[in-house]
Amino acid sequence: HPERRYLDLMERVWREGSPRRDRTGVGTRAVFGERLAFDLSDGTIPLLTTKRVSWKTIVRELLWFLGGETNIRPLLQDGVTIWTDWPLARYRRETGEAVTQAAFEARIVADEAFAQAWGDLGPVYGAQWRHWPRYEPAGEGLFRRTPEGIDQISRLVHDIRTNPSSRRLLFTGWNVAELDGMALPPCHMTYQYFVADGRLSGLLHQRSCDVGLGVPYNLVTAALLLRMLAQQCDLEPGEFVWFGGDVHLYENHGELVATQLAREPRPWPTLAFARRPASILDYRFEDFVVEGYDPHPAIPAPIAV
Ligand code: UFP
Repeated sequence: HPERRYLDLMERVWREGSPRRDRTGVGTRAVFGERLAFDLSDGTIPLLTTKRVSWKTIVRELLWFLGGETNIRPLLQDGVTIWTDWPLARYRRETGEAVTQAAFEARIVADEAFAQAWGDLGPVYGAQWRHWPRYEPAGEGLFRRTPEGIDQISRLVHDIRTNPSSRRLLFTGWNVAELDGMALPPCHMTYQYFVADGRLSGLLHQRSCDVGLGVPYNLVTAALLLRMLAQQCDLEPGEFVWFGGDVHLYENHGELVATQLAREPRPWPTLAFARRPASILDYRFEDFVVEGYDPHPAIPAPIAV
């Protein structure tokens, strides 16, 4: 079963990973430079079955990225709370207020001005994917940011369609000049594509990989995007390759690891699209039809912020 590749990686990181003190203070065990590959040509997606992974949340987050959004408000309006930790931590730090997560989220949804002040994550994925900043000369050696940035996603679709043998079919969120303003610099950082024999293959370079909580999401995001691109470019899905840089497990994920490794993977679900949207930017939640997903129960684990 292809899920074994993920489980084997998890087991190896837990057993053999080097102990590292990390930015969050929690501590990790880490290995470096890992590869996983999954065949998507049979319609399956790498949605783990050894614990429930909320693919609906992943679809909503991906649509939020593709919409160029960087404020958590539209996510919260859709009931998605995966990005709340960072703005919440900042709010608590800067105001000293001991607000609960629920109260903070309710206020972001109810109060647009509050959301603008406290709900934005800085120029994270959505900003870079759709509106990578571009500058034009403004005289006297000065430069001015143009109203429109570069839409890397639309360009990518255009390039795959018109120049499929290109070796430049990629986009990235790693905008060096803007990293400091981001709540979290991109983890799923650079995506590259490859067309051969009528199939679209994709590669994700993920610089930092929380095997317990992050990776199960990141695999699905990349696979969904590959499938959307294939549909838009009239190609069949090929292989999805995942490259992990710093591949780690947090020291407080021991129970998650033990529980998950004791479970047997079940058949992977398939993804179909209910229609063919007019462009890569026109997908709606209802377009994603996931069938045959029968996972083991979810495994709660603490997230390191
Ligand atoms: N992380 C992921 N995937 C994500 C995401 C975060 O694995 O999509 F947003 C994890 C990796 C790491 C932490 O444990 O979050 C980011 O911390 P750092 O920026 O120090 O690598």
